[in-house]
Order: sequence, then structure tokens, then C-alpha cells
Amino acid sequence: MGTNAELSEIFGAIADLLDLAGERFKPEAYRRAARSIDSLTEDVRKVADRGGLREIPGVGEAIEEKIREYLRDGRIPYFEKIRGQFPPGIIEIMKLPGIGPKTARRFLLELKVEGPKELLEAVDSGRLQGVKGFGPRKVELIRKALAATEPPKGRTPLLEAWEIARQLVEALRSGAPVDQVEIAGSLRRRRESVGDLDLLATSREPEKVFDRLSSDPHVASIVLRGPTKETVLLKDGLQIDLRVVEPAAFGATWQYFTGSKDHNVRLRTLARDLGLKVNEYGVFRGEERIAGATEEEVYRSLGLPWIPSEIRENSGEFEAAQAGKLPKLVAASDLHGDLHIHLAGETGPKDVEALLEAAHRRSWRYLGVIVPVAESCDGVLAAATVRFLEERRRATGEAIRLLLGEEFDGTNAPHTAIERDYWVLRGSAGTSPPAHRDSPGAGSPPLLAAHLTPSEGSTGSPSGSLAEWVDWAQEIGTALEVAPTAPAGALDSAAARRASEHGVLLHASSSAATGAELDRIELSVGLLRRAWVAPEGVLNAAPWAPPRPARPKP
Ligand code: DGT
Ligand code: CA
Ligand code: CA
Repeated sequence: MGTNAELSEIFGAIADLLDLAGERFKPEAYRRAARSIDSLTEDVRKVADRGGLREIPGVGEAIEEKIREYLRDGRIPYFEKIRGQFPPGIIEIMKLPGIGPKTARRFLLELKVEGPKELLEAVDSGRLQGVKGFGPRKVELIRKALAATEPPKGRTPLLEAWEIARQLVEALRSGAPVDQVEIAGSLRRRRESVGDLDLLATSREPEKVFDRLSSDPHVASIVLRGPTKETVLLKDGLQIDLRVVEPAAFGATWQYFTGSKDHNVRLRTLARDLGLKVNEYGVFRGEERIAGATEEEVYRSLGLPWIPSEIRENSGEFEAAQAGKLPKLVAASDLHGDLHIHLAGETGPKDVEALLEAAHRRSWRYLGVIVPVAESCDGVLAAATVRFLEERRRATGEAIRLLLGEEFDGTNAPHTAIERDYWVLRGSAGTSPPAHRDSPGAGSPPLLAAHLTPSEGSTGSPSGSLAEWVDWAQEIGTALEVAPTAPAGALDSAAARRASEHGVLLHASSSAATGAELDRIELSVGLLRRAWVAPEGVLNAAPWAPPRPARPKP
């Protein structure tokens, strides 16, 4: 910045601070000087050297002195003095788009608000309501201005992103003139975390689709809107990219925005070798579009079968596709049950009924509820729930078999209240697997799976010990569990791929505690698909006879 621009900025800031202080005429004098200095064609230092400062419109004795101070010392004490009279937070507020010093002064005097955080609290608690000059529109603008100042959000865990995406897709499908709405990007690839959310729609009226998105209650601010694209930020900072395209290009655009980047780069190279060009609008031979409406068409035009989105990472999928050896990946419809439903203290018979109903809608054959480690059936679960479970479990001719599993962390003593059907080992991914090969207690039911939690305090993947767990599971013939949230350091898709290649069965769990949460199993399935796992590699995908307590009653 040149000296002129710097000085002009300082005088502008002084004017704002004087407004904030409630001064009546001084602010305008400083603004006038700021404008004149900014539009000077000569460097202000030269003007000073030839003694011409007072010729600048708006520069009187007081301002001339401040310019000289600045040229001499690089600072203006008066500026520092008035700035020091205010809480720094109110100066931040004053700079927000659409607010300004006069409004900030009212916040300070009438509401005793001193910073952005308190202002947001005042907005949220309704304290601004009824204050003169702050109608609902203005309040909403203030809210969105405050939201835009929040630091950019880091990556969002898959489960969180998926839940919000499902709501937005539903809102667009039911509330906007769209033909098709789909999820793209890393969320469609079911990456363990997503940077931003990419959505894609076809519509003849993109404006209306964008209007629907921006008016959604989750949306805090609009970053940009063009003829085919809108970007918004949600209240928690997650960014949404929505594109609207014509149906003839839908497949090509969906393919392009699903990525990954590495997959797309490889696809473009392949096209070039065939004398074709591929971009987000289609596959072209010269000027002629030869594919674009569907993804199948796009891949077919390049001599490839359709490649499942979860494995589009340029990690072997092209070689497999070209050799006709793409794996048949497990799908949610292959599953026959879930062996890791969470039973917590509050879970009552009604919740179990709702879970059974949801399982029934999926045509499942069994549902395994797990008593978590460190919680005793007798102590935590209501007696009614335990009785209910017992009865349902023993009932014959049930469409869905209810099983009871118990978590074991290597130390907890088996509970006595109910008879369990199987064990699940809860192990930390950061530690070595237990030396013992048997499930707890001689003659007790089988150890079906190990559920690995991230090692405490770890952020990275403890790949060394994960490999040990894979060996262990292979050796004792136990499955490893994948959950809808794969926090850093737990069994992620890379580790699951290694395990599956070693012949270890994987268990796709929903970790649900309610009927509605059973849908989350789709994320575990997605993680298994990313891991290239076929139905044969999945414990709960086989038409499998659920384990029954084999031992005689003592
Ligand atoms: P994220 O958001 O970081 O979790 O990952 P993605 O894969 O969703 O990345 P994003 O949102 O930046 O872009 C979505 C897709 O769009 C990306 O997977 C591939 C495609 N794409 C975006 N920018 C480029 C690019 O510069 N070159 C290529 N080839 N593809 C791109
Ligand atoms: Ca993305
Ligand atoms: Ca994006």
C-alpha cells in the first residue's frame, strides 16, 4: 500500500471511531480528508515537502499535523488514543457488512453488547426484537453477517455430512422444480470425512432451485450465485456447492463432480488416447457429444464398465475395469441383519419394538443388541427391557430373531442377568490385540466381532497395531467391525481393505440406538465398498444362521 492509501485508510478509520463515539461533525471532516488524499495524483510526502498539505481539500491545521506525524514517525497517537477507548470487539462489529459505526454505537449503548459473540447471543435470544430500527429483515442480515466472520470449518465427519445432505436433497426434491437431485463429491465416494458438500440437480428453473437452497433454515450465508452454480455456508460453517445442469449433461457432470480428482485425471488421459475429450459436459469426438446423459454412457464411450463411486480413487479400479475384473461390491440390500445395536440404560421395550419394525422393513432376519461394556444389564437396563428381550428372544416363529450380545473389553466380568448369544470385543486400535484366543469364560458363546475404537489421544492411524489386529482376527476367525463413523485411528476403509484381502470377515454395523438410525448402516456399507469388499466378505451379508446359545443350562 502506498503512503496515500495508508493515510486515507487511517483517516477513514478515525472517522468511524468518531462516529462510534457519537461525535457530530468531526467524522465528516476526516472522511473528506480521506477521500481527497486517496484521489491525489501526487505522493503525499512530496506534497508535504513542498509545503502544500493545506491545499488538499479537507485538510486543516489539525489534520495537517497528523499527516506530518505519520510521515515522520509512521504512527498517529490520536488514532491510537481513540481506538483504545473502545472494546476491540465493538470495532470488529462496526466493520461487519451492513452494520457500521452508528449501529455499533447503539449496540454498545442500548444493549451493552461489546463484541461479536455477545451480539450473536443478543440476536439468538431475541433481545434485538422490538428495538427500534431492528426489524426481522435487519436482524437476519446481522445474523448472516456475523456467520460469515466465522473461521472456515475443517473437514466434516461422514455421518454428520450425510445426515445434513439427506435433508437438503429431500428439501430440494419436494420444494423446488427439479427432475433429479443427487449427491456428488467425496460424500458420494463415502470418504471418512468431507471438505464440502457437492449437490447436483437438473431443472429448467435453476433460480428457483437456488432460492430454495438459500432459504433453507440450515443456511447461514450465500457465498456466490451464478447461472448454474450456487455456493452457500451452513450455520455450522459447512460449505455446499449446488450445480444445476441440463439433463443431456447430467451423467457427465455427476461423474466429473463425484471425482476423485485423481480418478478424473486418469479418465481424461484414457479419453485422449482414444482421440476423445471428456469434461463436465460430456464425452466429445471433435465437436460432437457422444455421451453425457448417464454415467454408464460416459464410461461405456471410453470402453469401460460403470465404476462404483466408492472406488473412484485411482487405486486399481481402472486396471480392474479394463481386465473385466471389477469386484462385485457388497450392497445394503445384501445384508440380513446387524449385530451391533446399542442398548443403553434409557432403551426401553418400545425402542426395541421400533428397532425390530425398522429391521422388518429391511427384510432382515436378525437383530443383535449389544450391552455395552461397563454397563450391567441388571443395573442399567430397566428390568422391563430385559424381560422383553428375553421373551422376544425365546419366542419361536418370529420373523426376526433378536439376539443379545455383550461387549467385552478384556477385563469386565460377564453379567448374570441374561443369557448372551455372543460377544463383541471392544479393543483399542492403538493397542495390541489380547493374547487369549477364546471368548471370555469357558464354554461361553462365540466371539463374533471385534469393534476397534481409536486409541486414546491419537489422531493418526496407528497402522502398525491395526495390522496386528488383522492378523489376530484372521488367526482366531473373528470378524472386524466397521461403524458409520470411522474416526481417525479406528478401522478405516484402507485398513478394512487389507483385512478383507487377508480373508478376515467384516461386520457392517449401524451402531444405531433407534429405528431411524438403522439407515446409518448404509455408511458402513459404503466404507466396505471403498474397501473393495464383496458380499462374501461380510459377516452380516451371508444368509447366515444366527448363533444360538449352544451350551446347556447349568
Ligand atoms: P472434499 O470436498 O475435499 O472432501 O473432496 P471432493 O472430492 O468432494 O472435492 P471438491 O469438492 O473440491 O470437488 C468435487 C469434485 O469435482 C472432485 O472430486 C473432482 C472434481 N474437481 C474439482 N476440481 C477439479 C479440478 O481442478 N480438476 C479435476 N480433474 N477435477 C476437479
Ligand atoms: Ca466436496
Ligand atoms: Ca466442492
